[in-house]
Amino acid sequence: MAIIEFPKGMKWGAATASYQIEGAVHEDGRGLSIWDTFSHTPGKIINGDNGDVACDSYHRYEEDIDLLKELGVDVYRFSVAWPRIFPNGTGEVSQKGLEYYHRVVDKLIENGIEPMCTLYHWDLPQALQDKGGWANRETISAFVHYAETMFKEFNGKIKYWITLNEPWCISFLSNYIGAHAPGFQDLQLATDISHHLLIAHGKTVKKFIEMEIEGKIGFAPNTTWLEPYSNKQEDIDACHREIGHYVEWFMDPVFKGEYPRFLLDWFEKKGVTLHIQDGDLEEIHQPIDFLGINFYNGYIARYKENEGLFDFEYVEMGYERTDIDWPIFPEGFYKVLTYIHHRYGNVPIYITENGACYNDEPSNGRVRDDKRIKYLQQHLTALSRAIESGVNIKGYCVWSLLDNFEWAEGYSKRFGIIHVDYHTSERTKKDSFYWYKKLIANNWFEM
Ligand code: JSK
Repeated sequence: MAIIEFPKGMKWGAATASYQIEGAVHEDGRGLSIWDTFSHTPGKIINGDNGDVACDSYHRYEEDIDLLKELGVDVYRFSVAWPRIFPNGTGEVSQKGLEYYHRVVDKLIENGIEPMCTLYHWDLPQALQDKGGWANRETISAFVHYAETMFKEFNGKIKYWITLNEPWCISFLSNYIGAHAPGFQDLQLATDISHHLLIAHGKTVKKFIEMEIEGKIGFAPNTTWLEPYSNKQEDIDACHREIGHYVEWFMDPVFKGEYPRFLLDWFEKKGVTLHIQDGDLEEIHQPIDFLGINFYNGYIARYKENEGLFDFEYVEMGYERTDIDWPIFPEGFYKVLTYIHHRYGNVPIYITENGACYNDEPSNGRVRDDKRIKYLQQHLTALSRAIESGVNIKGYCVWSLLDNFEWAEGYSKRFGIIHVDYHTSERTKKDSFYWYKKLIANNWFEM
């Protein structure tokens, strides 16, 4: 057996997101989001699920925070529903919306838990989507105004701010692949949106600095890893293109003030030209205090001409898969973290999401989720290796505290360390909750 130990001062947490847990979609003046529209569009979500009730955390947040306290976390990563603050995206602010998040944040602070606030976790006000959404540059200023309002309101209470969660999902998954809201399938649109998202991020960071807000700000790209099937350059290049449109495409503009040339060229070949205006890259290239990294899965892949967007195919290696059919590839976690460290240096990194989907159900009041515990052990060992290799890891948030609405998968996929009965909203702590609680208390675990 091996003891895997973490640095003193490592921050441990759990993560959720507004549309996935809150419910109460028509309460206290909340406006509609694109996910209300998308989830109520027939055929978009497995089983026709939607976030109308979800985990009912809008009403049960005190119970959730009590569970966080029992877990012993240092930090809770949650997101604010923009349509609760600005029901129409801009214009009149909702005091009831602000008051709800004050109740959440105050209870966290009372319990010694650091609030880590994601400003945008995909629930764009529908009113803004009706005017083009992220394809419309006006949405950038609407986002900055929303962020400024939150900074003013919560300065001194919230000290960890994340501008965007998973800009790859917001742009490519939602506007090229089309699996998430609003569900377009247009590569030019997706790349334009990715650019506008980065400008919104940069302008928000600039506003945070200008306002001298207390605390730290960053963003949370999602990542993946593709290990080349062979050492043939075509395999290496194909894997780099796929990894690159999660990593370099979003991180190079922020850390280097430029887009990766190899991807600009590749998109040009696909008939896509990025519409960069004078000053855009300067706006994006703002100093951030930390980088959030989300990681779930990785693959072995090889070059395949004219296959998909980047001319590669996954190679089935018989790896174990979770209940969302994602391969378990902890080596990829180590590889992508050391890759990011090599490329961007010693930027402080918080793992803002990592976790596994297993659909274990309660039996006699207990949820035995051994496979989730094994996934966490494997990935936390990979994280420990990355730390040993010099990666500046400051914290880890498990995805997720609760089973919740997993987007297009609806409630069919459970990522929580706490089980949620969607008929009663009853919470049941899984074995992984107790395993994680012990890890947090010890700052080590036995592999
Ligand atoms: C988990 C990625 C934020 C938090 C969690 C979903 C995801 C995903 C989900 C890709 C994807 C679907 C579907 C179709 C076809 C080709 C959430 N993270 N989470 N992270 N990533 N795919 N090409 N890559 O719920 O809210 O693709 O893909």
